[in-house]
Amino acid sequence: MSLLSARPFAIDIDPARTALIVIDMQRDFVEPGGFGASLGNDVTLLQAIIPTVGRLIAGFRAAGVTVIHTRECHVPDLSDCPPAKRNRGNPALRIGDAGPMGRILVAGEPGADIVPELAPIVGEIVIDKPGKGAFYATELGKILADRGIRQLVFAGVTTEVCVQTSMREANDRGFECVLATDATESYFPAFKQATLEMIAAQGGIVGWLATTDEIVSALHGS
Ligand code: C5J
Repeated sequence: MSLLSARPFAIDIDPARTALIVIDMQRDFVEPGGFGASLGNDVTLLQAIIPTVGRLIAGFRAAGVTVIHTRECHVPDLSDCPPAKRNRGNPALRIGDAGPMGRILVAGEPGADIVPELAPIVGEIVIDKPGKGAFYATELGKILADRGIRQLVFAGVTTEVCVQTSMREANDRGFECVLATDATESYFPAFKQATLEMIAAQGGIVGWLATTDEIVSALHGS
């Protein structure tokens, strides 16, 4: 056990029962021509956290702690993409349409890949998820239970959509959740700020907040 300096209060972390969940650091959200850009967003905001997410992943790998990556994507026939999701909003390209990085948010297409700087290494788990939450319609819950994991550190994009949804799903399932505040980002800075505040409010009603340096230090017992 080591004490993580976090907000709203410090928490004991047991590296043997902890995993890092890196949410959706995919080209479709972070690079021009993908899903995020098709919705009119400025993707440079998200690109900026790649080095910090890389440092967090490196810290987990060096400590021998489980790293799990997720990708929001759909099977090629879109049978796992409800029309209510595909038809939402007025994007330049809808899920499944052909774009510069292949079909938008479709498994196996270049845009659905994790950015090369953060690519999973052999042995790391990659969860393809059709929803915003990482537990919905995936094996994540079973994988964590099989490994005896009870504490989760979250990073990735976007803070108020897939990261927050996944963290809330995990919180309801009894996991202690920490969000790496500088390793997550939103297209909307005010939404990121509001999400951080609502997670830690009311005594950490959804979980804890800590920086990448604080988390990596705790993992390494310093
Ligand atoms: C969104 C995500 N924003 N990964 N997905 O649609 O947050």
